[in-house]
Amino acid sequence: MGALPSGLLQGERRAVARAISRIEHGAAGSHDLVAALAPHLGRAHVIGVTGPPGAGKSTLVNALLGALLARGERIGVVAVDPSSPLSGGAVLGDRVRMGEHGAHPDVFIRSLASRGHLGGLSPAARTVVDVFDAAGFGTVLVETVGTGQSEVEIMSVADTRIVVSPPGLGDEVQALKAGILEIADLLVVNKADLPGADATARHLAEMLHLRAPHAAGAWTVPVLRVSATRGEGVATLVDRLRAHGAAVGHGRRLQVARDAAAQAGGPAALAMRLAAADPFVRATGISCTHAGAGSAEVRLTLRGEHLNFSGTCHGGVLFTLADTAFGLASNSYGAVAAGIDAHITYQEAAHEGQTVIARAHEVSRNRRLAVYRVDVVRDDGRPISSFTGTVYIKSRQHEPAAPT
Ligand SMILES: Nc1nc2c(ncn2[C@@H]2O[C@H](COP(=O)(O)OP(=O)(O)OP(=O)(O)O)[C@@H](O)[C@H]2O)c(=O)[nH]1
Ligand SMILES: [Mg+2]
Repeated sequence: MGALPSGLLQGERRAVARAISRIEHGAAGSHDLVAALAPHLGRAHVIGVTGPPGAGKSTLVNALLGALLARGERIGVVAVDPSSPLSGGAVLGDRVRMGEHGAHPDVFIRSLASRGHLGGLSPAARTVVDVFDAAGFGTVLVETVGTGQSEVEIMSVADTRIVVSPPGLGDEVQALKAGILEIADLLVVNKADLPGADATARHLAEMLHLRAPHAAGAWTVPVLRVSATRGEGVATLVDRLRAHGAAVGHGRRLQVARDAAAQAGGPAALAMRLAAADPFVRATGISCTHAGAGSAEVRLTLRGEHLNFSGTCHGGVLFTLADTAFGLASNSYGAVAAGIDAHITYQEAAHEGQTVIARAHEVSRNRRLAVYRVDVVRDDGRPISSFTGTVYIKSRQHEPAAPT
């Protein structure tokens, strides 16, 4: 079997089911699956539905399924069940609540246990979203109970986030105040057939108004009254969901992941990898303690083998230390940089047992040449050496990191 079950990209249900169960069981090959999905992502509109327990999230999802099916869509649903330690506990409950459309051939519902982190998004949930996306489902709905953890996670997975609140100004609205409001792209006051919905909607609108303007600026968060059981307000909700999806684009979770990868693979990581890959650095006992674009810090605790015949730190060791910081700082941009000149001065001696620290920073840089200064100090802060060096910047790039 290939990394992708055959028929998955064509949206065949059996292939979708097989892919999801591989993820759930963490089966061998699920890593390959995740990688194989990657080129097929970013089309689905991923909609997160969160809010306090009993707000009517599942009922609303069911109502949305009806409206979206009527528009000819195929929809995937991920329901994260906070209560059950085992996937399967309240699955039946969700199936029943969403059951009206759950059996439709264009709907695929999967409940997942939240695996311990209370109310949060199951780690598998994100990958199940990917499976639906690759399988060509136009919309993916993700239901989670609103707790601190899931808010943050749903924010990174969904393109559009609905926060559902029942009528009433009690604990639920207090919970909304406690931060969940911040992540809403749309606020839904559900159970609008019950008394108090208008007052709750007004209250929420006031809270939105008081809150600092959204950084994104362009989108104004609407407060919508819906009766999920009666289907009232659902068509308007779908229109606003689509408007938001069109405004922000699809695939936010992929951008979030790319940003994280860029962080992880940034200049610091590159310099750390270069240091770790340098046998001479390792043999000398030098450790790299900081690296950034154009800067680096390395240290060495002096042992007997680092001393000269006078019993103080060998000049060659200090040069090596300074030169290592110089090399890491100058190579940290990604392009290979070769030293073409270096000059060192010695001010004070360093002794066995002391830690010697070399800090490199960039003095100047153009397209081809860069100059660095390295200050070498003892752990008591005394300057013992200073170093300047020039590199020639090649057009060749360092090899990207192999994924670990
Ligand atoms: N009157 C009224 N009741 C509703 C409405 N929507 C949901 N309910 C009821 O509210 C209760 C909870 O609904 P669910 O959809 O299970 O709520 P939920 O937010 O998914 O709940 P959890 O998943 O347990 O957090 C059920 O008894 C629903 O029938 C509505 O629009 N009007
Ligand atoms: Mg529910």
